[in-house]
Amino acid sequence: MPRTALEPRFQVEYLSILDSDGNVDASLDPHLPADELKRLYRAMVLGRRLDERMVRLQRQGRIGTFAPIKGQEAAQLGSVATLRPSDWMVPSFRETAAMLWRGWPIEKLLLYFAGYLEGGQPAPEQHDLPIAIPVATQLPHAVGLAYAAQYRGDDVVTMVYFGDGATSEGDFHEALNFAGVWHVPVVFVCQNNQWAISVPLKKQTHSRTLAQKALAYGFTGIQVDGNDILAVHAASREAVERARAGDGPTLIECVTYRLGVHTTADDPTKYRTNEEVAEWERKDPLTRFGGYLKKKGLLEEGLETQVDAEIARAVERFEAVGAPDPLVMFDHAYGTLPGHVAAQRDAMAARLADGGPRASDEEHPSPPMRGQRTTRR
Ligand SMILES: Cc1ncc(C[n+]2csc(CCOP(=O)(O)OP(=O)(O)O)c2C)c(N)n1
Ligand SMILES: [Mg+2]
Repeated sequence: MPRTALEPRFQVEYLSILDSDGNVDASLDPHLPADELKRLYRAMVLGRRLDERMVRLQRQGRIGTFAPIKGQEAAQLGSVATLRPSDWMVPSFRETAAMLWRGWPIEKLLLYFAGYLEGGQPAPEQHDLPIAIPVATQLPHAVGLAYAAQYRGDDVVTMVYFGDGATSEGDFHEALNFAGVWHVPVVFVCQNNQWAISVPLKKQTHSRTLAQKALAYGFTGIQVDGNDILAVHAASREAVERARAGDGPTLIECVTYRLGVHTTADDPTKYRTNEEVAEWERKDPLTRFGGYLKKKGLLEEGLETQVDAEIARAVERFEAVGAPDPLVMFDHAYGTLPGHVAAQRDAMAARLADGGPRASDEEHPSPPMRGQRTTRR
């Protein structure tokens, strides 16, 4: 018997609309209204300036470990902007710009990264899940939300974020398989920033693209220039409409780059070259979108100053919040504390009641936390 092609129709498209100088492919221009273009650019600038500020706050010991987004603003904002407030947004741990767009106050994000419980809680009416640190675990949750919406007949789409590294996790494959089988209204947004900490993409997969992984699960995958906000927006709008119309999931691979450190605990000079970073700096999403707006006469003067003032006010509000109660860390991991953990909690409570670190701790001093009284200079 002859061999026959069972499925000759598979293809993965690549979409790019803006070049690195902000010139647009007129045939693909999504023609977003001027107001929306300006709002998106402002959100990009806010995302970038806050990101830089948060790295400095961490260096000054004013917040804890933080995962910067520098370089990924277009991938996040182009996609999240296509959602309605009633849709669900499910972040990983590097979605500051998307979260700001969804209405998370800046000071709440600062509280989260300073270790306050309150910083991780979405507002009651908000259709966002909290930040997920364990890689890819948010993907099955997102598919569950979409499945629930489908089951209840709610007119709601779920958009979930994750990185290139997450595609190696079992959770990713289980989530995509479930989404494909049940045809649920979900949009998978993979920010392929080329690195999973120090592991490069080529050690993550032997596939030509990450987008093509959708084909195995029976739905559409598309690769977009993730530093081109118009391309991300166009692909996301199409995917959200498809989901809303009951036509199933989409995987969007945004090809982008993490220009900064993985987290403030990382030193990327140990595993990647300055030339590689410089090459991606030339594709900076802000420069490209800014160039496009300038040609349209939509670039606002003084935007950075405005945005910096907004950030400064939020930092002030954040720093006016009193020190967190360290005992809170025992509150939510267990329904009932196991005996040995309860003993640790009691020991800590006694120690705090005693006025803080004992003399015996002085041999191995830990750095003071914000708000903790200390006589050490
Ligand atoms: C289950 C799990 N394993 C390992 C880690 C440690 N870790 C944190 S981020 C990360 C890499 C994630 O890479 P990617 O998915 O590409 O996202 P990116 O950090 O590039 O945004 C790893 C291994 C973790 N948080 N969770
Ligand atoms: Mg990555």
